[in-house]
Amino acid sequence: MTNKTSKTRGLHELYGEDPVAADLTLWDREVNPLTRRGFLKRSSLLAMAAAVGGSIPFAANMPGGLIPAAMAQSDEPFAIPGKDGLLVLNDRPLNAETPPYLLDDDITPAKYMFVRNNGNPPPQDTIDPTTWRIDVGGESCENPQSFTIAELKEKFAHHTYQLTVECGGNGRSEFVPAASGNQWTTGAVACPSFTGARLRDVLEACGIAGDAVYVAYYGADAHASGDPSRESISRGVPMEKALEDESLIAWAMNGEDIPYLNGYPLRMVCGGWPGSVSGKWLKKIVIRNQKHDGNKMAAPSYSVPKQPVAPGTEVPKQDFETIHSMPVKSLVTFPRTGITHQQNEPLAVRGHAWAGDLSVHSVQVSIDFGATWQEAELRKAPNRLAWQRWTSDISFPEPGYYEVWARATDSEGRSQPMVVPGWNPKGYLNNACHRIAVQVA
Ligand SMILES: Nc1nc2c(c(=O)[nH]1)N[C@H]1C(S)=C(S)[C@@H](COP(=O)(O)O)O[C@H]1N2
Ligand SMILES: [Mo]
Repeated sequence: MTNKTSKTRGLHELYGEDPVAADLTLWDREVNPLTRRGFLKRSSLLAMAAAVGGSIPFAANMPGGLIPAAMAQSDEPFAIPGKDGLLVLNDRPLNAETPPYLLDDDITPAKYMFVRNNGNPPPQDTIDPTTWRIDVGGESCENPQSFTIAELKEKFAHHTYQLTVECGGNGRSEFVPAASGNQWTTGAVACPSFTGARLRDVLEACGIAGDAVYVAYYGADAHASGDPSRESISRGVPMEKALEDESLIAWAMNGEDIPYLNGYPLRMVCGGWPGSVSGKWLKKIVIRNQKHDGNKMAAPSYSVPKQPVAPGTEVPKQDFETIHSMPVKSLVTFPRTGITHQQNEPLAVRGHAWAGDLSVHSVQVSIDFGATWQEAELRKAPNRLAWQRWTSDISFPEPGYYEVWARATDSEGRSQPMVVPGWNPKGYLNNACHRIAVQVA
């Protein structure tokens, strides 16, 4: 029940006061068994054409009852200090996502980086970067030490990488039956540039014992309940991931202080994995001789069933596995959904694609609901674990309503699915294709 209420609120935010969209959405949510993205009956094609404001040249290709992307645009303004244009999904704790068209920059500006808080961040006025310390310890740490930020900067080489941080629950809003948690649509992802010390260099300076298997973080935020004996979240990564060149203890983002809501003054960043492994307001790092057992490490948190399950299945804890690399995915970041374009000129469409620990091999776009695809231009990543820019010039055969769909394929040949992939109890890893609406005049 609670979940339903919050979903209704989320949808209201998404669809605003538009009565047509609101009705369709309600119908979709209450009646349709497939997805919240929506499968309408084909009989509503006329109504749909009316609602999108024009004919639909490739209507014959539309999957039975797809709700046009034109109806899924969001214009809700909201102000979080330093976070222009983000959409708030929850304000206690604060969770806010970025509309796709604000993720167009190659390097995500601080103001457009999403916010995912599990608990209560340390009050801003209690954070003093000159006295802030991190402790490095744990049962597999041979020489536990503590560092101020100045000491980290002085003792260790500085490295800068652009790193993709995506919440494991990004896309959760489309699972049916609904999964509880923040109803992220597409905007819990960012790829800023981080500067800091290599996690590896710091760990090695503190001595990694032979039995070490996991590295985990503790942050300065408090559990949402206010109970001081519980941490808000404390996760980590297996040794191999921690020791990668790109795993950082970062003190800067895009050459400036890390924004307060994104973990100022210090955070761990392990790109390509669920954002939850990248600890904010970093206070402590532990080298563990077992898989870490901090809050939100155990199933079902950040875990998916080992074998595919039917939607709605109850999955016993022992049948889950912890999510490691995120799957291949892409976004259309320009133009913004709903624009009108003149038919006599090609439309330059662009976006980003990323693939967790892997690289992106190719990106394709479709304007006929997936019947045919054209290869997009794809740039190399500036470094491993950064997203890759893609661009494509698209010509439209006649005026009308179109959708541009984008689909990326990773370096091991896996592509994004057209529809929402494997349902799982907590709604993780939805990497279905992103689409935007374009009116061609
Ligand atoms: N200390 C701490 N670290 C945290 C979190 C948190 O709530 N507290 N949230 C995690 C989750 S679930 C995600 S997706 C990322 C989000 O990073 P961002 O808020 O900077 O976008 O931070 C991770 N690190
Ligand atoms: Mo997350």
